[in-house]
Amino acid sequence: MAILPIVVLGDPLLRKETKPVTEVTDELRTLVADMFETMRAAEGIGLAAPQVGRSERLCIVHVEDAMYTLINPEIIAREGSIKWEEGCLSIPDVFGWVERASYVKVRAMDLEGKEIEVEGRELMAVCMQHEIDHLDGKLFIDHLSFLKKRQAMAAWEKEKVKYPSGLRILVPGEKAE
Ligand code: K1U
Ligand code: ZN
Repeated sequence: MAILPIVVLGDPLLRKETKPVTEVTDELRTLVADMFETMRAAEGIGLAAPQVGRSERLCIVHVEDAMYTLINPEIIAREGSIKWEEGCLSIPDVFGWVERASYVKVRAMDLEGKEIEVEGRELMAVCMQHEIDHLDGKLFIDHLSFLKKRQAMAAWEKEKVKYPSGLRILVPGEKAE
């Protein structure tokens, strides 16, 4: 397994629509294993393929005891509303309050190629919506008001100098920056 570099805001891949997965291959299983290792190293609760430079419609989530690989996920039901202060592993140290559905049901395929339905409330619901947004080229900052987005972008302008290569390289065993 490997810790993959995470692309940061400014990389056009983060703004592109992903491509549906047509076949679960060994290469895809290795990608998913590497994504879990990368997410753990970054102390995240989710990760989407574009964040590691890939264009497949695929993401992972790990909230408390619940851990899922979601291939070609679609939200099929949503209810309620919740405000959560979100961050993003691709926009380190920038945060913003986002309003989302407090419950979602997601239909996806798992790594065995089986159709699954995953329900999530509160943080799991927020996380799945954040990750599925990534697969549609959308970021949490796009949900902010004009003023709040401008503030977030100003904060990112200061932060991004830490990533001159456009990549966030995580070192095993070191605390994620
Ligand atoms: O996709 C990503 O960038 C991962 C991101 C997802 C996310 C963050 C906040 C709310 C919803 C979804 C993260 O995992 S950032 C880490 C983080 O913010 C966090 C860590 C532990 C508990 C709660 C949030
Ligand atoms: Zn994110």
